[in-house]
Amino acid sequence: MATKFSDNPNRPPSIVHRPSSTVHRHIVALAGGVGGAKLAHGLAQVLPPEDLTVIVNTGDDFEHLGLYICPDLDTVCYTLAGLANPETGWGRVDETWNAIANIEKLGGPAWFRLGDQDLATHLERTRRLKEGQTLSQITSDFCKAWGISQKVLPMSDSPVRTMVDSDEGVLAFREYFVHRRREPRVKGFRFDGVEVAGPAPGVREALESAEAVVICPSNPWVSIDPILKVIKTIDKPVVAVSPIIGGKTVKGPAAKMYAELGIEPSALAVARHYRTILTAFVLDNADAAIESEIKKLNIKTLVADTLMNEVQNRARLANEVLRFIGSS
Ligand code: FO1
Repeated sequence: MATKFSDNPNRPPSIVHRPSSTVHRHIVALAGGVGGAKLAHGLAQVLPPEDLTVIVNTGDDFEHLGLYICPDLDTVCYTLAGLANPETGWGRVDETWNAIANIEKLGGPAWFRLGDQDLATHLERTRRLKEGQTLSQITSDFCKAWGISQKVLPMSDSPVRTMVDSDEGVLAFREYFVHRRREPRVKGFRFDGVEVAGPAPGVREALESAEAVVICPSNPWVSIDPILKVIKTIDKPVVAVSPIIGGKTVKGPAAKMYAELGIEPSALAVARHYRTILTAFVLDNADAAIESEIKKLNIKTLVADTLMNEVQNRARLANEVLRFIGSS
């Protein structure tokens, strides 16, 4: 008998709609990978499903083993569905690795660890894309199958490719980050295709009906910038949650990359990066000492516990962010 994903036992605890102090019309969340997915999941727990749209970076998408892989989209969807591997934050929980082990045995590329269940996602997505379906249609169908009732939209249906300009030439982001383990020296990024890639269906509408836009704690330079470049303008209040806590990225060994780009890894650098669009900024308790510097940028601030290692912390932070929006 077919398993209904919505009945899956790994789904995180109860989806409770805890009303915050203000009534929210609609919240749009911009998300990249693991950190972004966690706050999106928190928002999904505290908002009615129709009041949340998550717009996801597709700049890291790439073709591998003949398959179309969307790492950030999958990370967000698996997290919202309660299907994500809790240890890594990406890939599937209770995963098996038979296919990749056999590919390796045959001498094939095994540097990107695709689990058996995860492979089904890529196989079916690739089949549908080849049939002519769009990424947003496919994502919507997959969300239904996984029991996700919030809207999850790829930023665009057109390809945008985050390319790393390095001392070893130009590399696709996942190639640089995972295969080459961030060894090449980074000189800069570019987002191929971003100038002509329009927003996916539903993106503009979601932004128009939004009360506020929440920039989730994902890498601003790699994961959020491509989304901002596709959507071009935001005329709604924007609140960003810092992905950098106490001078370190919560997830992802990006320190070397920041150093090579001359970016100081701090919440202040994140606030400065977003300053032209930001209404308000959420920084961690560990960074309370730099709150006054951020206020000087004419940005409202909230100091909070932004670590979301435990599932229950996601809803707590989401509620704090929503209350902050209501009071800003
Ligand atoms: N990250 C790695 O560091 N190594 C991997 O082998 C790997 C496999 C993988 C497979 C599917 C998938 O959706 C994500 C995967 N990731 C892997 C994570 C990926 O690089 C991103 O960090 C996350 O998807 C967050 O965007």
